[in-house]
Amino acid sequence: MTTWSSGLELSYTTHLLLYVSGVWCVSFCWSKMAVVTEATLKNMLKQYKYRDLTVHEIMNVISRHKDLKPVMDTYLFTDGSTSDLVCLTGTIPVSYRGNVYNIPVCLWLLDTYPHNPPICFVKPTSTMMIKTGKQIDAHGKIFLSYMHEWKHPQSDLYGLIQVMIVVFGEEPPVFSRPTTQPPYQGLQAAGPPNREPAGDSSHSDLRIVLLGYKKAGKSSSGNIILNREEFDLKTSAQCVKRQREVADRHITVIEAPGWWTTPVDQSSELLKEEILLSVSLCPPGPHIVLLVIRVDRRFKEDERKVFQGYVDLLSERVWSHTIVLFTHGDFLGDTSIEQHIESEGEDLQWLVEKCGNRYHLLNNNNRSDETQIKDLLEKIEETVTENNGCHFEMDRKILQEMEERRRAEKERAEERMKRMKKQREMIRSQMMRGDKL
Ligand SMILES: Nc1nc2c(ncn2[C@@H]2O[C@H](COP(=O)(O)OP(=O)(O)OP(=O)(O)O)[C@@H](O)[C@H]2O)c(=O)[nH]1
Ligand SMILES: [Mg+2]
Repeated sequence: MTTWSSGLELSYTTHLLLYVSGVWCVSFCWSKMAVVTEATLKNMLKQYKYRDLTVHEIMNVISRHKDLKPVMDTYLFTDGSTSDLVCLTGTIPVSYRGNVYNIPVCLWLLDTYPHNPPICFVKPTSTMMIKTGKQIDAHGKIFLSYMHEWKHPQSDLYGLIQVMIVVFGEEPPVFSRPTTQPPYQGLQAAGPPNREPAGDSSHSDLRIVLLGYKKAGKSSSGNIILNREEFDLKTSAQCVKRQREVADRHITVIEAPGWWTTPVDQSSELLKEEILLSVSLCPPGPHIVLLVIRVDRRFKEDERKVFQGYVDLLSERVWSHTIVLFTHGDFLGDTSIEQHIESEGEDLQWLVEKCGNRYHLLNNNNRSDETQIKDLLEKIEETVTENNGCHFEMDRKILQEMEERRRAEKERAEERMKRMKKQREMIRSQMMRGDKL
């Protein structure tokens, strides 16, 4: 395939001899300083039936979207035929949850343009994955009703791009690969969105919640993940959040307070609220919930029921984001974790299965064993990939209800404080009056 850029006024050109698909071809590389002019564009689109209209629209678009440029290339139709077409390639700025992302696209204009809609694709870079859906297929091809209902002159290229910006702002067509990747150099911008706001996406962001019994080893596991003593080994009744750059990743770990043997329906509101809160403390939600279990403690029907009760607070959907994290691996001796799961019985097996057979064994006392944490992070990444990069997000209604309950409780507490203060002041003034009499 011969690829060439045209319609550009060049400060210089270089000719490269390339070997592509068994064919030597000449590729013209244009200087980055190149400026597109109407004249060169007209020259380039000689075979276009409505050349002036097409050129006019392209000029209009590239004057407003500086990151898009027209390039001539060979388009391969599904029937195997090819055609040399102009393609507007580059990025469009999409605002998603307060951040602006440059989404790479490629809009092919048929030689019958503007009487037919462009054929549009998102072009994920190596750091991105396509998020397929109603509007995007697995090849990145874009299907929008604006294109389906295309009618010249009501529909045009600029309008189509504006529609894309709006539609992608609601549901981005690409998301970051979960693994650490160098930032995409060509686009110089915030990078692609995850299915969630990615924040500073020059690092891959990983958000983890630790959940489990009290003294299960949650804080110790958090420390080993963050490779530093970030968590105190002190019991906390509230969630603890720690974050750090580890091996080029921005890792956030939230430790939720643990539970003893009390079933969830008999536990305190505070504990339940903190567990709900844990997943909202790393907005927009954790990629992974690690269910921390000690291998040296029994896990039978009672423990399973209690455990399930607390995890279910987060809704059934959370299970696809869970991994069983066994701690106190040093207690296993020569027994493998598989043998342990097998011997512990059906309740532990149920839990492991419920987590999609995702589990990992840690010995938090052996900090020199780096492979155990490397393997854990790999398992986490695999799970994120299985979930198409999606994080877990709590039902907003449940969180809102909880926040309202908390606010009401806080108001009641403040009211009580005020009343007590008033009473104290009354008593004090009565005592002072009594003294004077
Ligand atoms: N031998 C051994 N001890 C561990 C391991 N992991 C944690 N511990 C110890 O277990 C105790 C509890 O660990 P923590 O990490 O504080 O457990 P936790 O779940 O955060 O406890 P709470 O926050 O109080 O519910 C500490 O004394 C740790 O040193 C492990 O893998 N092996
Ligand atoms: Mg702890």
